[in-house]
Amino acid sequence: MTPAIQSLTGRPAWKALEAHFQKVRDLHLRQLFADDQERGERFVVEGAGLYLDYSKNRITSETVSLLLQLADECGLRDKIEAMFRGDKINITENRAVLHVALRAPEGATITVDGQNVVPEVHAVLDKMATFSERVRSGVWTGHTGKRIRNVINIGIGGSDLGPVMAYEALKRYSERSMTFRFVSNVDGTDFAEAVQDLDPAETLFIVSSKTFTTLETMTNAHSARDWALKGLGGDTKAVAKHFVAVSTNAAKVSEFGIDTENMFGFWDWVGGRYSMDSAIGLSTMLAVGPDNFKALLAGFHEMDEHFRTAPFERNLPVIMGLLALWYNDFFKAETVAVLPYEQYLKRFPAYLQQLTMESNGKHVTLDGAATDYATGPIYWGEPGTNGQHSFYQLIHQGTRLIPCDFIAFVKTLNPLGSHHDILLANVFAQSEALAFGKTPEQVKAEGTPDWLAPHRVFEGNRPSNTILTQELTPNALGKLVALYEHSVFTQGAIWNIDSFDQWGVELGKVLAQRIIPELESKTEPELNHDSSTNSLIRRYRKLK
Ligand code: G6Q
Repeated sequence: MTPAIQSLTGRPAWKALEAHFQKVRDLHLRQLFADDQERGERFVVEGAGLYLDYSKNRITSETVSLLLQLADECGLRDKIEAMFRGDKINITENRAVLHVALRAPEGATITVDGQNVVPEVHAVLDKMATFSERVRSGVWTGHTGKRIRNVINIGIGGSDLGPVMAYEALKRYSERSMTFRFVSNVDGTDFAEAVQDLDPAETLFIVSSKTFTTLETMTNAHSARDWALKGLGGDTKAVAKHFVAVSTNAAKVSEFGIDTENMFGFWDWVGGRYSMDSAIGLSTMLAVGPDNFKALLAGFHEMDEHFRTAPFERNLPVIMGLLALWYNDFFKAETVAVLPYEQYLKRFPAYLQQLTMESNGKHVTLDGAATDYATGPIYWGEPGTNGQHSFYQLIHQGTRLIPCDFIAFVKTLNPLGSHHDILLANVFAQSEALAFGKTPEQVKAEGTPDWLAPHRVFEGNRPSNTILTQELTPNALGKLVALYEHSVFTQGAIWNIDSFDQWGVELGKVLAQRIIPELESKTEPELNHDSSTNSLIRRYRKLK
């Protein structure tokens, strides 16, 4: 007889956490810090060169012990091993989940279906490096012999957000004589604006699509081909010099007219949102060069090893994942704000939105049963200090609990007077103000009239993490992304969901296909949607 599957909310640690929550839910961070002078040194963890201060969270030592117990009861250790071993943990797609193999050092062995995939990974990396060097040095020229000065990545979702984020994050390391742009939206404006000032003779398109069937990407790729051929006199031989592909689908790449010699492959065990360190990172490598790309991969790998080997109580992704779950499932917080105090990370929150929400936005467990607890929180954010002048108001004085992740770097890449000290003073001040607030007594002591005092009171007790790192290098970026990847894994493992499928996204890919012919047909189509959709379609057809 197979043992009954233990539901998460029935586990001893979950029940203990529920009881414990009732005891600590109203404890104030002011009190917790007053009771323990060393709290700010005790609730910190350092790993793979990242420093995480999690002392300003609404937790006690017992909370941490119980959360760690929950991780053990849920078999987190075994689940981590299963991922690293190449087990098919993405059960709904029957696939291994091996982004960790993308950054495994040469010589490592990770097998999928009995085959070591690491040599293939390195063969693609070598091919990418050779190509990048040729383009960057000017050896690879366009159809007319002109040097390539512009690179446009065409892709969407996982084939766009990672490359965009990494390009912005590592701009300081990029080849400034070249222009890098990213086209994702099927809205023609995206493509039109990306190319409006470019010379096709100097422009290289990277068509990035795992499946090479995605409507948006294929539509943009065809428009790019038309634009390039028009500008280059219509000779289809030009395609070979101005288009390369990143895909797992060689047949479709060749059907499009790209020589598979100019295709950079990856594998079905790389999920789109986990692919920025595969060939999907070709635009990143072209921008920052192969050595910096290698440093990025080394950073990822260092965090992978930390996640795999560090005891859970000193394991950054595990601690962050457990804290996210604590707020999500016990305090019922619905969102997490990610607030990088680093302008180069301006696209990092958008990148994380896909990583976290596409992975853990699931309503059933691995065995298909509806969860009786909330899963993936909503991630959002903007770089500081800009956010301070807008939505921070709600975090400070609104009625919702919003745990925050502050991200800061000790050194700036652009030293400029006292800018960096001012920036860091702000990030430290914000987490301090959120935690400790301002009491009615303090407000009154400032001479505030009684009627105004309530408006100026800050309750505090708003939790946050602070991640402090030395400098934004390619290596540090790899560590930071891997930290969130594994935090997402930790949460998904405990919620017992498939963090690696995306049926909601797949749905979007088919829905529009039905309506396109109805919009384009010359004769009045017979519409069988609901009355709202039918009217919208009719109105659009009439007015367009
Ligand atoms: C990522 C998702 C999704 C995907 C895009 C693009 O995990 O599956 O965002 O990356 O839909 O898909 P293609 O790379 O196949 O074009």
